[in-house]
Amino acid sequence: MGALEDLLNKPVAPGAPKGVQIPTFTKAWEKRKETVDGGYSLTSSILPADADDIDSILIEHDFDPKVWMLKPGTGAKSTHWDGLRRTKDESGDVIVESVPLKSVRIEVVPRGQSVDMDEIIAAITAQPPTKKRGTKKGGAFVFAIADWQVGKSENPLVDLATRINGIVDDVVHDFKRSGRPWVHIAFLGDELEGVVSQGGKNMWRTPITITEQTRIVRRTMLEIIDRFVDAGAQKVTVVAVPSNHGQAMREPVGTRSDDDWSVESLIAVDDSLRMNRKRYRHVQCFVPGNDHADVVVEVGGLVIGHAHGHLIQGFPSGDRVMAWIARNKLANNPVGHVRLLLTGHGHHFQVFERSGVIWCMAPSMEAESVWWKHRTGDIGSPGVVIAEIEDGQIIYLTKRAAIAA
Ligand SMILES: [Mn+2]
Repeated sequence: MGALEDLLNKPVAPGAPKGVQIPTFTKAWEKRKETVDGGYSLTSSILPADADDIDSILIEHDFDPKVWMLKPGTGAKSTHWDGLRRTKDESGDVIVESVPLKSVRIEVVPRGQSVDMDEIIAAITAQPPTKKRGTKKGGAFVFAIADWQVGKSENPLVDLATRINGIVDDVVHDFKRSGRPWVHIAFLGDELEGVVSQGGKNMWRTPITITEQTRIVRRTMLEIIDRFVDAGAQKVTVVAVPSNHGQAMREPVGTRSDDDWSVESLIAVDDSLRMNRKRYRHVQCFVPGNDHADVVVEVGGLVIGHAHGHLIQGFPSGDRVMAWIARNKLANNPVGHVRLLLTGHGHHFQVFERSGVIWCMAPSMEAESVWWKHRTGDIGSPGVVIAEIEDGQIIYLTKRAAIAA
């Protein structure tokens, strides 16, 4: 290697092209040099990397061909010449004799993982595993619903109630078909329009009062639970989380994170369920602890986090939500340990997965927000999220669209 090449040399990663490739493939001996007196000659040849005798060259030089191979793009450079050697004959006179000499130059690299194609094809065409996922008894059915915005004028209440009624009926059928004993119901926030959003400016578009909004939410929650109890659910878990519209008080003071009308509605529902233990003994409701904003529950062996999504900085997106989960994990907060995070707030169905942790945002149940439409052009696409869990894993997770109403 010349001096300039030495100065330009660099530690190129294995596998990257490095300089000029040696041309491969010629079986003919190429005569490089031949002296006139016949006492010295040099011939060289470059063998192709896939030549039959490459393995024997590797073996000859102690490289196991199963482990080593010629560096791709190179060949084995073989050089033959007749060397002159000084020796003595029988009488002790010094003579010069011609001796055939040979050298082989090869560059070897470790062989990549070798694959047995027959084995792979056999695995694809073999009888499928006998254990069928999605057919086992047990596990849980998940139903997540968000952003009803009860009370907002552009969201007519009878239309909304009809839409909720219809989708809950569809989902109860899905639940029955699933054969799962356990239904998990997630109320993901903004069930009502409230009186604090936009500094209270949304009240002009909110013709009914906060207690009327709460009454509708509370009774709708109870109706949904009742439908699943009637459908024969052996276990029912229900979650409600605080949200920006549900927040009980923001002015003149912002109160605790859990001080929220939707959370209070589920607490009231839970109180009523306790009055009829015979019918509801298998129903459990969960809300956040004091000054907590999320709920983490294990459902069918899967740790599920629930949050409305408004507390995640910026608008919820896959990367932001994953960063939020990761930072909660650094702090060892329960929501940092979830395998599924359910949120609402974004009014559109989204699923995002990183390293097997899934964030799913439920679509809204309201059909449209005029404020949001004017900002973005987006209108709603009402629906809910349904999923099935078996052996602690999500078998499927999807949006179920609401029938237009
Ligand atoms: Mn919201």
